[in-house]
Amino acid sequence: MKKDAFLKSKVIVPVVLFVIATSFMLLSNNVIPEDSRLKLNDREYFETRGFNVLVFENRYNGMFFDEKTAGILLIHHGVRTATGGAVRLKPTPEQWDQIPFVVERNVNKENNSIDVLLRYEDFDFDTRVYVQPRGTGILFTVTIDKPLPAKLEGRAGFNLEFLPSAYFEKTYLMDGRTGTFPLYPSSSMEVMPANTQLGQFADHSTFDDRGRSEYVEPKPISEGQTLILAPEDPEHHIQIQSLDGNLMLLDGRNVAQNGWFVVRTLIPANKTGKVVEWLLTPNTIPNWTRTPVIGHSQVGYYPDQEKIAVIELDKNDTPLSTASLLKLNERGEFTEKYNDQVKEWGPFMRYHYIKFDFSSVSDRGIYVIQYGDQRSDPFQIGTHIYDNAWQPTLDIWFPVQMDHMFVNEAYRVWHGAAHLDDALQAPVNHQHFDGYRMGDSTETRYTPGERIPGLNIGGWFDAGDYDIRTGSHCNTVIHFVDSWEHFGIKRDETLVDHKQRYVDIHHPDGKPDILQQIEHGTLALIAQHRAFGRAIPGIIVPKLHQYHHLGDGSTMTDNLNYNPNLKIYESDGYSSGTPDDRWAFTNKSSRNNYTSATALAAASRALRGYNDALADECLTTAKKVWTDEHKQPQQESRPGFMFGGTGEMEAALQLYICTKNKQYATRFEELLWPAMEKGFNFNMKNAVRAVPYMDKAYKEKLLPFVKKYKASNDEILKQNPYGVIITTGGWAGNESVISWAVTNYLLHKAFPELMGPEYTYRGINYILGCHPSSDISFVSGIGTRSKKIAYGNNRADYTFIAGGVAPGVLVLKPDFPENKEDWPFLWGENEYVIDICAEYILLANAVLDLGKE
Ligand SMILES: [Ca+2]
Ligand SMILES: [Ca+2]
Ligand SMILES: [Ca+2]
Repeated sequence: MKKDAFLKSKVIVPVVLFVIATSFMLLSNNVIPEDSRLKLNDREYFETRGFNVLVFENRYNGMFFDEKTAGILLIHHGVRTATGGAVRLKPTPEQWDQIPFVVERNVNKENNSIDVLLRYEDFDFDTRVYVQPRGTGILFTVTIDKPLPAKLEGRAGFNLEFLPSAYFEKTYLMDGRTGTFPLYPSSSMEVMPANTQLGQFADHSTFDDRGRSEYVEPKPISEGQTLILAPEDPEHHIQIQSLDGNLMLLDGRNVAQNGWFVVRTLIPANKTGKVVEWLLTPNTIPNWTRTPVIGHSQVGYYPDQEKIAVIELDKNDTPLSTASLLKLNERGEFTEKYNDQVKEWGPFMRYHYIKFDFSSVSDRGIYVIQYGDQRSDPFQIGTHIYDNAWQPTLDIWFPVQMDHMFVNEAYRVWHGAAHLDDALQAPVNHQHFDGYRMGDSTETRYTPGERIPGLNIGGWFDAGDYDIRTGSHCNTVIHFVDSWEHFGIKRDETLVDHKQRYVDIHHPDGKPDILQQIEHGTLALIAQHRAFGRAIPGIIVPKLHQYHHLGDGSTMTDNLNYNPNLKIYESDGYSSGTPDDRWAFTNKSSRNNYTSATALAAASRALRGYNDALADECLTTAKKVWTDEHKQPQQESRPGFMFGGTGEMEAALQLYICTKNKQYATRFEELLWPAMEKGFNFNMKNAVRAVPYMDKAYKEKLLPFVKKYKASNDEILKQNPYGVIITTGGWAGNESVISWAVTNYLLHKAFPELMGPEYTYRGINYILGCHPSSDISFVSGIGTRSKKIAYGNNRADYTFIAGGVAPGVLVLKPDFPENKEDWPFLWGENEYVIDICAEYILLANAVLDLGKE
């Protein structure tokens, strides 16, 4: 990796290159310039400038089924506009509809093609999809060896899904007939008898038929042989010709708000061999080059802070030699304050990166970065820039997530008091669609379906799906306690009245909001110990047709306790015959119990003097968990799900901080040091949190690990231009960036001579705009430009909840970083989650503290 360090120091030789694009546009259709033909590249996708076709590089995973990130994907002028290309069994498949399993994928370099064998095990049904460039387009051919199973006649077809937001306010032509893409779904629907429904995930149903034994499907908006999408828009213009069979255009949003526009051809009955063939021809803009992205903090920079913009370039772009910093004056004029050579960083994923360092500028003011024709959003340099960087998360986002409460904000009601009918004992031997699982015993004194008292208090909607997930509640409480203990946040802008189950945003009530949030989370955790004598994995709705709920959380269930003596959909006004009450998943897990004890012990300190009775109960409970867990062998209901130990280490530390009882400190060190030997990166957050409470010898023992940790942090700067950990899993990585940056801050406080503040700044800059794909701030409402369309529980309205922190940049295989700003429904990119948001409050306060140094 020495090469990167060399490149970083190398100044780019000035190059001026103007591409005259217009001459290419005059080329006749009959002459295909070699450049516009798709070729299979080394990364195993088809590529030409402005258009890529990825074939099952990204696959459906079993966990969340169809995440709209798998199958055949089109990246058209830098935007992923189509996904899900495959043989599917529904006109507009939803998340939990059946997905094909990839039996084999062949990349055939010799003839520039890829083919995949897809299988539906339930129907013993195989299809082969063959993909090969043809002219300036690409040919999709579907073949089958055996005739279609009778059950799939009229059901199986080749589908390709187009991103609605990419085609809003655009037109289409079907065999010359004109249309515009609907902004809002309003297709004609077909009512189908329930017995024709092909099973969804584990025989759950996304459709609530209210006892009618039916379901609905959209009818085609248009049918024909040749579909032209967005002929008026050179960036989105695509032609699809069906060489065999009809094309249908459908709108998946009629059955699921996260549906896409689907183009589909049915596989004919009683036929084998070639059954579907499409020629898809995109328009590509000659010599198209993606607009540079000037990655920078949308909040801005402290005067004396390192200030480096990371500029993301198309790999075909020729880097300019310089960039400049312009200052905005009161008359609205920009004047150049600084100009310097940009520095080469090099390739990362599919782009090329250069850096612009303007650290030497320290004058307070409003600035923009100018790179060629591109100008960044305005940002500030000043000592006050972080003063308001976390308040919306505590003032707005967390109150909106509060379960079992009515949440009001001025004239607006966010939601009524939700889930008052919590909760029933979950049945045994049950695999829930959100990952919860019950084994063959409840491991409680309750029988399946029995009401468990006291669970309808406290807690937050964990994420966009409203469940009470214990692990994330514990983390959230711990982050809040950290913020309270480190920074003493006394801000009071929210009224919380548990007796009335009423929350009023922008309404101070004389009590610190962070303590009220700690109390609210703790109430949900302690309710589990009261009911079960230990922590449980969580509480969630039983039915899939409830789970995809969009809107007011208080309408997710009927809020009436289930009464088996009433008929379904019947109510006596006090109880109801509709089995919609949430289920408590109750299997034992030592890790879960220890994590709960960790949070309760921490909470007991914060709640002391605010709610002493609850503080006492929390500490007593945490100690009881410790005793109970040491009486029995470790229990793990989900082996392999959690890594990094049982949670005992964290519980030991928190109990030691509370009690100063040496037995906990001894056990903490017994567990910590071997764990540090195995993985100091993962365990550093625990190690550094203990420093203020342990002796000098502890700190000395930690020092060599801190040195190694710092070296590994420096190594990250060679792995990507942002110098933070960029994960490549199915969920984007802002949580690990925030957690890493907080650890860096704590290390800086403990070892200031070794760890500078720059590692913490790097983390927050990434979250606030200096990251791949775009320069948007991932915290809604924070920074000049931030996430305005996210996966909150109001996502159906294409909007945001202020202070929410999105997961961030998802890396689609092999090299495509993505965070969609016009489409809220990709949870791996845009779903706000409680523990990330709480840790963001901690990070922003840490950065505020750095500013005081
Ligand atoms: Ca969940
Ligand atoms: Ca308050
Ligand atoms: Ca109910």
